[in-house]
Amino acid sequence: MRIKSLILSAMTIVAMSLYPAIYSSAEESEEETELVVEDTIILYEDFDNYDVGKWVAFGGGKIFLDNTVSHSGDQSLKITDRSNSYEGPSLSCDNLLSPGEAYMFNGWVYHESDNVEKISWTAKLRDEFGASSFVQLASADIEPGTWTNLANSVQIPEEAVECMIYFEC
Ligand SMILES: [Ca+2]
Repeated sequence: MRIKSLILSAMTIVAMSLYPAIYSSAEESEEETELVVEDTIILYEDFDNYDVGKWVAFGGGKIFLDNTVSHSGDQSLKITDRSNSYEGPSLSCDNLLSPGEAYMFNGWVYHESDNVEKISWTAKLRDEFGASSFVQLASADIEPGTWTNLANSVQIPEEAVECMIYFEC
């Protein structure tokens, strides 16, 4: 069976680190420590630099830049010739994501199926013993031909030593 194409226009991964901030109160000479969230963009891809980068087709299909539809800029990453729902754009995040840390995942997706399809953004993890596990990062039921934002914050499990993210539909 041939499955219709899946398109990604842009995506961001933001690290949400907690760090202690020390405040001095003016009235009393006391210092207070409070945990503050610091957001750092660790990956931004919009494909508008005309570069597929390190994105590959997971499992099967053809991956390439496409300028027929885009949510931002004029380029998107498109995967066609898919035979299985999990065959989507994928990226290794081994040196990007740290086990135990929380990240905000945000991406704009689109599909060319004839029906409403669930698009899921998934992380495939591997532990030190080689066992694979999957964590759903975000998902939505999406009308054909409609740009949809997938966004969620997820903590990467402590035991993960390898991580790959991919989109499926
Ligand atoms: Ca784009």
